[in-house]
Amino acid sequence: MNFSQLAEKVDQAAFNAQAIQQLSVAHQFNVDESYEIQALSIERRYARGEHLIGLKMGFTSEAKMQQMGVHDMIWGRLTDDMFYENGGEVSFDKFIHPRAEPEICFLIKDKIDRELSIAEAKNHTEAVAAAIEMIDSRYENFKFSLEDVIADNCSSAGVIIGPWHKHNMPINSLKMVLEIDGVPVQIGSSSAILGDPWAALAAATRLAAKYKQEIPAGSFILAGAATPAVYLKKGQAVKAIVEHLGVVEFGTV
Ligand code: OOG
Ligand code: MG
Repeated sequence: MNFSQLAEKVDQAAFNAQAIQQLSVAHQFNVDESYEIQALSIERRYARGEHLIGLKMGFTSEAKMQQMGVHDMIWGRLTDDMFYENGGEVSFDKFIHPRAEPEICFLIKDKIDRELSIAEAKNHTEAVAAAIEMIDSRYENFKFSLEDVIADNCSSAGVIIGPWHKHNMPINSLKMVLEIDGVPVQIGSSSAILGDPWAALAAATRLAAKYKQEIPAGSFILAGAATPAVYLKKGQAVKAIVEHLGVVEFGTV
C-alpha cells in the first residue's frame, strides 16, 4: 500500500468511527513518512470541505508519555469539524472510544512560518485559555506506535476552549483539574507541560516549520495534556478547571 492508501485507511476509520488495526503491523514507515500520511489524510478532510483551525501538540508531559508508552513529542492538525462550543454537547456518534484531557490553548495573532523562540512565540500570541481536548485513536484498543499515532493525526478528535485571557498572564504552575460529573478524575499542573506551556508553543513552531505547515493568524494551538487522558461515556458532564484561566465544559450525548 502506498501512503495515500494508508491515509485513506485512517481517514475512513475516523469518518466511519470504526477502529482499524495499527498500520505498523502490516506496513513499514518512519516518522517523516508518518507525517506525510497525516498530511494526506488531512487533505481528504479538506476535500470534504473542512478547514484548518489550528494545531495540537502531544506527549509534552511525562504523564501522557507514560500513559501511552510513547516517548517523543508529536503534533497534529485541528479542523473546524473537531470544534465544539464551551458549555455545549458532544455527540458520541463521531467517536470510537473517546478520551478527554485538560489542556492550555494559545490563540495566534500573526502568521507563523518559522521556528520561534519562547519570547517570539509570546509576541505572536493574542490570548490563552483553558481547553479540553478529546482524543479518539482510530486504532483498536487505543494502542499504537509513535509512527501509527502521527499517521492518525495524533488521535485528534475534538477541542473545546474556555474563556480567553490576555496572552501576558502567567500560565506556569497553574493547577489543572479534570472533573467528570463533578468528581475530580485527574489533577495536574501546567508546568507538567515541558516545564512551561510556552515551550510547547515554541516546539509547535519548530515542528510546523520542519513539516512546512504554516500556522495562520487566528489559529488555536493546544500545548498538550498535563495529565493522563480519561475515557468518556455518554451522559457525562466533563469539565476542566484551570487556576486563573477558568472553566471549560461540555456534556456527552
Ligand atoms: C495521542 C495524542 C496525545 C497529548 O495531549 O499529549 C495528546 C494520544 O494520546 O492518543 O493529544
Ligand atoms: Mg492532547
